[in-house]
Amino acid sequence: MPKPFNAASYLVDRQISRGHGGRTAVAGPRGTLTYAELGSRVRRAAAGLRAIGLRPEERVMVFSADGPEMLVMLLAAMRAGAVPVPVSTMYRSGELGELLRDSRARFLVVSAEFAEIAQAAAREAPDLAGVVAIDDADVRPGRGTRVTYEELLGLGAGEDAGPDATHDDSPALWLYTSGTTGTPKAAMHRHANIRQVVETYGAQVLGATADDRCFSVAKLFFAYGLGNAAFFPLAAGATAVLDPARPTPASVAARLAEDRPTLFFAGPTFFAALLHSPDIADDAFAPVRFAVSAGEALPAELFTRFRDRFGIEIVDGIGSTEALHIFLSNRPGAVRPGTTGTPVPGYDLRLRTADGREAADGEPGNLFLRGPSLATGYWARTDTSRAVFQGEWLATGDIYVRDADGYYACLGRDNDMIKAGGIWVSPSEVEARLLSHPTVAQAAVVAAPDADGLDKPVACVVAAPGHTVDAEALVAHCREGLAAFKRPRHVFVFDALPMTATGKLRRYVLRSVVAE
Ligand code: 3SK
Repeated sequence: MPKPFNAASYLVDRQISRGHGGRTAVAGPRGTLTYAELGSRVRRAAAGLRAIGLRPEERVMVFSADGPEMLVMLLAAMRAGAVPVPVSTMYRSGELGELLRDSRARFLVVSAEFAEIAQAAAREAPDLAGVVAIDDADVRPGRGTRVTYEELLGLGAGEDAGPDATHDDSPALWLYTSGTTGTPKAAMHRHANIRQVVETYGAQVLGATADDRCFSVAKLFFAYGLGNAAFFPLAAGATAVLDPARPTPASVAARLAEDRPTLFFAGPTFFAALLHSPDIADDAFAPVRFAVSAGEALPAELFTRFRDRFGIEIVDGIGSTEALHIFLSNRPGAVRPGTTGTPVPGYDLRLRTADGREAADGEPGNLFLRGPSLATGYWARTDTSRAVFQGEWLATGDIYVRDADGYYACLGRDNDMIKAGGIWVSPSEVEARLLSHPTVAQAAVVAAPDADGLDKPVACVVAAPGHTVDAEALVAHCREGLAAFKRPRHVFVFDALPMTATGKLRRYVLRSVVAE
């Protein structure tokens, strides 16, 4: 029999059995929990989930603001041997409904802020057998149970059946990504993958210790946020600072002042927003040892401006949902600005040219990755899984170049996908939404750099005969049907879109026109 291993137990029970139950595990505006309190809630919530009918390997979708309750529910589902599926709270009901149906989730955990969107989605999810309502969120499944978070803890009070009989290879966590192709698909992670990211990036790059307080602008529903504000702090016996608010420079200033994090995680777009903001004092980052950036490449200029103004270094790295966390990174105290650093210990990287050769130093190549935390594949997407997970290797779809010192620099993507603010945007999904507007005859969505040199989606449209395009109305139409991060930031109106002789859109021509 394989050796038992349960990632939730590894993250929480280990601290308690080491005698650290009195340390603060969670802090932030929604309350504080010690490790002992967190452990007790996770045990009760896991027993409560079993009591309402959850079985090992069933999916529990989590659509919630960050806070102690969300963390407890993620860990409780894992402890019960089920599979938590945290999803973006930026989704509209149509998008959430798609994921509920695709994952065939049996239970949905919702916090009150997102009740309206969740209710519309839950009605259209035939496999859903119950809802767990945080803060009494008013969401009822089409059929089945609704319990509040407190009721669930009550149901689970009493005997602890212990963690489910999981082992390294048992399914632990699904994370939806649109990365390699446009439609969201669930990357499936094993229990061991969580230990692997803790032991590689968490221990050997961050060097997280029990004295750290980790605060991530990226929320727990992102792989990036989940590592930053759950796996790394808990595995180190440190404190996770969780904030339910939509992050703004003012909300971050409040967390820095009140919770005094020592490790700060964000993406380049947020670092740029902090630099532009009057809401944050120059000494606001005094408690922070260093900051971490991922999601998209951090321009050297942003690194320098941030260090000069706030006095701390940003350690830039890149990860992927398929790898669970960061596999290529600069190192604290030795950052080479404008690069993504060198491989994280435990990960092998290869750059392959279009004709299948290993790229020489200085020559661009497609980045392939091998390492201990790769997902086992995508749920119910055989073709895409085979294209992306090639034996031990993961085809990232990113084009990189390595210099003679072994430092990697990002050059872009090998397909049309756009990464904006660290989140994948599928041009075809936004184009379909634009084309559903009566004034639009043709539409193309491409990336254009903003004033900070960071890519954002912009729309290039041709008006339908007899109509004129109102850019504001078109952006509002996108916001209505799509998550806000997918909206075009500008609308360019063309008489005709540039096409090849065979009728293919010449996206690179559009990219150079809109960049001017
Ligand atoms: O996008 C990234 O760089 C990233 C980093 C950590 C975990 C997950 C992702 C997608």
